[in-house]
Amino acid sequence: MSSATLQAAARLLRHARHALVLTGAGASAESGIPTFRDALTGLWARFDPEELATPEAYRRNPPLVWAWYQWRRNRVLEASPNAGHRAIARLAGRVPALTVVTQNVDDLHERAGSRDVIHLHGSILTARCFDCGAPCVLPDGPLPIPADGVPVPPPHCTRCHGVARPDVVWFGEPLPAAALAAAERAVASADLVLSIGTSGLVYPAAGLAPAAARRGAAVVEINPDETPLTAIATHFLQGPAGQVLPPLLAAAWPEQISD
Ligand code: BJW
Ligand code: ZN
Repeated sequence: MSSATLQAAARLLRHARHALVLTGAGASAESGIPTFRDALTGLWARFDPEELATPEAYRRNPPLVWAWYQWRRNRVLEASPNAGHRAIARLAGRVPALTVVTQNVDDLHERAGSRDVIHLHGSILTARCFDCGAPCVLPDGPLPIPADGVPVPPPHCTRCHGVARPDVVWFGEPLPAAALAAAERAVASADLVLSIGTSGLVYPAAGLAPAAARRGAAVVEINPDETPLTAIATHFLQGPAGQVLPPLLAAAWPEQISD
């Protein structure tokens, strides 16, 4: 990324009236949370993520899928926000309006200080009944897991004895209506979109930045690799979010010393 590109993106950010930050798994990668398509490491490497993140997979083998989510939930509980999450939280005090929309199922934006984060794909930290939808209480903190890839039986619902499921959105399931509507409202009013750490492959989230661009919003993409969104980006800041965002904020507000 050239310094001229960083400066041009910084000028857009400084003058934005409503910035929409869209984040994906890459935003949490520097916190040690594997991205979705990298989430199957170790003994999980023999599985295909798109085969585990479906209601059909859960119906076929709840203990296997539950074990995968417990392993990932533990990683989230042990992780801390990174410099990218912290820069996004600081941004709220610098632009007149900011909306943070994430596809991530972790809570690292909130732990970095962002407020009112819109979660399009739910949360890995909570569970609900697969049958009646009632919330299922999980113990606080990391859970012991026998070994990666070893099945763990999910708890049962206290209301109907159905099986608990992670409170996430699987392929083929609708996104939470209120979250999607709030994201679409932000798309309708934002003049700048920061697309950070997403492969831009999974819909409807992948359609948000292009929709804002069609309305005339500028799009700044931050990612170490090009994606399908790169073609519509006004500026592509190539690199890891935790290394790109702090200098971007520092260039946009050189008078602030905290960046
Ligand atoms: C870094 C970095 C660093 C690395 N810094 N960057 C239109 C066209 C085609 C298909 C569809 C369509 N509309 C719907 C579909 C079907 C489907 C879909 O999109 N399929 C595609 C695969 C083709 N969509 C759905 O099924 C959605 N539901 C739906 O549409 O419902 C309709 C309906 C209506 C009414 C009734 C019934 C149905 C649901 C999608 C749910 C997605 N869920 C998941 C799993 C969540 C739980 C879990 O985590 O297990 O969400 S899938 C997975 O992908 C997860 C992620 O949030 C999501 C996006 O992934 P993301 O964040 O982009 O991560 P990665 O890993 O793909 O990429 C990481 C990126 O980071 C890379 O680019 C790296 O380079 C980068 N990176 N380090 C910055 N340090
Ligand atoms: Zn139930």
